[in-house]
Amino acid sequence: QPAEKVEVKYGTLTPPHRTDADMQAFRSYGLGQFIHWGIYSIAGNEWNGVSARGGAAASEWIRSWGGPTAPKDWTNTYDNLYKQFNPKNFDAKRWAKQAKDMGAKYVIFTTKHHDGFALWPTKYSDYNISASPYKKDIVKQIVDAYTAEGIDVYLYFSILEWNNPNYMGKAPKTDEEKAKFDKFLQYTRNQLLEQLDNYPKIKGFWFDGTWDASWKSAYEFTYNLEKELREKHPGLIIGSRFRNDEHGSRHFDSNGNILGDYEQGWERKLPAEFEWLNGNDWDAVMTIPPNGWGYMKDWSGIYTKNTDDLLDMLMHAVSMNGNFVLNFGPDGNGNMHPEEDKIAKEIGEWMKLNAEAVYGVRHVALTPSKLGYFTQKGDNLYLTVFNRPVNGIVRIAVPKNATQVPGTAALLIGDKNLALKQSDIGLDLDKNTYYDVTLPKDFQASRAFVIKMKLVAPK
Ligand code: FHN
Repeated sequence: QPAEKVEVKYGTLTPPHRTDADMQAFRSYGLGQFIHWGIYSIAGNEWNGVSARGGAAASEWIRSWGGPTAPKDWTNTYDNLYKQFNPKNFDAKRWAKQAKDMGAKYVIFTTKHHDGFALWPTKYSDYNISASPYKKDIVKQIVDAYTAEGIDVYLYFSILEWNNPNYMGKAPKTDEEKAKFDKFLQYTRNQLLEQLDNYPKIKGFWFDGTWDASWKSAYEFTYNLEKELREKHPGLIIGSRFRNDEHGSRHFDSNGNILGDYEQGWERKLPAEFEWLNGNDWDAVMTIPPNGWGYMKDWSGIYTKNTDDLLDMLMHAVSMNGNFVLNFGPDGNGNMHPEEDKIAKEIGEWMKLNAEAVYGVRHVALTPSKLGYFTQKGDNLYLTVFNRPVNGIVRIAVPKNATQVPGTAALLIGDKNLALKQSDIGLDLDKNTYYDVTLPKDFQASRAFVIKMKLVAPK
């Protein structure tokens, strides 16, 4: 927040806390699925059989990052991959079912990544799915299948396009550059309006590739475009990556107001402290491999997150009022990566037992527990325990002035009552009251488990 208020004409268009039903739904999702799928999925992060991996390479960036066998001229190589795109095993219903079983409440799907290849039959570029052997509209199949499963759909849309001659990374200066970039802006507007026409069931856009000076220089255009999109599709949800103000401030305008409905800066990282979020809505998007969003054939020699890591991140996010969005990179034939498939199943099994502590919950203003994460819904307080105490006693510190305190405790799995008692042992009893929940000696849990407490007025 700057010390003095800055004059901002192209700032935020929406209130920071929309209270309409669409935004309330966003706030209660908890878990989402991201899918990166496109012609890069054919390459699988390899070119001529050689991995382009490197430390943190992202497979959907192979056209740009290449690797040891990268051709110099991608226009005759990568840009022809669409001629092979014929994902015979693609079944949107199967993917949607998998997401449903995992417990995802929304999906973000890459309709067009930085390579510019559109997975829907856009009228505004020939570089799209209808030119591939597959031909059929993939975006429509995704929107229909996920919506039918009750999963809200958000369309990922990259502004940046590597192979578009009218796109430029730098701010256009000459008249010729300006004319070209204007064409690009109109093209982007057309495609977005087209998506809203074609897929009226979508809930939002998830923008990406908006960091270049060219897009940043178009703040008046992007301000008006956001307005137009919102007018055309009431309730539309757009994150903070779409645009910047006239001073170049992205995500937040120059006065610190969020640009969009939720903060979209949490990519492969989570906030350490709730206060950092300033009360904004947010999502965190996460890969299973280090930085691979698109399909990677070879996972050897890299740390890939396991189900317990991901559940920890999920609970971390929801305990701070965020949504956790787990990314999947299916292969060029439309098959989910078997390891990702397995993780989805394992998360789903856990969610079936513990979802109550995940969906529609809010942050709890208690001192964070070193044992896990607090969440709350109405009078129910949940502690998801990842770090089980050796002595079997789960201790909860409640500030002296609290208006609600734990009255009863139970294990969410099996609804088994647990002994709960107020303790008179503690280093700062003038500040906190301690409540001790005792776990049964014979209690076994192969993953994190949830203690559910009823909150009551203090005695
Ligand atoms: O460059 C992209 C990357 O490939 C991926 O799509 C992620 C997803 O959040 N976004 C970009 C980097 O911020």
